[in-house]
Amino acid sequence: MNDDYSFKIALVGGPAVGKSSLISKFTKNEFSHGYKQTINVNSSNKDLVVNGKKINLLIQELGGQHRFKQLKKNVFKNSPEGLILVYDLERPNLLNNLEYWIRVNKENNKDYNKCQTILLGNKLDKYVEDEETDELINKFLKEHKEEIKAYYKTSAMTGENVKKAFRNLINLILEKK
Ligand SMILES: Nc1nc2c(ncn2[C@@H]2O[C@H](COP(=O)(O)OP(=O)(O)OP(=O)(O)O)[C@@H](O)[C@H]2O)c(=O)[nH]1
Ligand SMILES: [Mg+2]
Repeated sequence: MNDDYSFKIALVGGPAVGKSSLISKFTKNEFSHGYKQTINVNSSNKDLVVNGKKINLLIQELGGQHRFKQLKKNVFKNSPEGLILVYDLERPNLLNNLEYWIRVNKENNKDYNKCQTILLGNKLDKYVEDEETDELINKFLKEHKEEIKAYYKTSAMTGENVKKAFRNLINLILEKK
């Protein structure tokens, strides 16, 4: 496929929030209940058409464990055009961990001004609406309204909002081109 655009997207978030699962649902329409921790950085590719434009995506997942921080930072030196922040709706305390990556992107991505960031609250299929959690999310979104362009509740299991979130991120990137 002769691509019109090549974009790099980084996915970050705490351990087991569902980063690998979201990528596998989006790129292969597959989901597994098994958990295999991602070590360091794992890359996948996906070709798709958005708004009549052929897009080649390089999706880089940064493993959620605390090791290899320096190596993971290097992903931002390659100036990704998109950043997906992921947390688990059942563990909203993992939102805090995302501030670190917003900062790392700001400090290391020389095209930071063009980089589009979205937030995903994952495992929607298991989530029971809860006022305290919603308050925490709204507070986080308010604090980062400059950086975060869109927010979706997703389920890598059912696929709810997964394609929509990725495609909207690509649209945001295309608008900035
Ligand atoms: N019910 C449900 N389970 C999910 C969902 N997404 C992921 N899981 C499960 O959560 C566990 C962790 O998922 P992963 O995708 O490996 O998480 P990760 O964020 O890549 O984890 P690390 O690579 O360790 O950072 C697995 O057992 C998945 O099956 C979801 O939307 N719904
Ligand atoms: Mg993973």
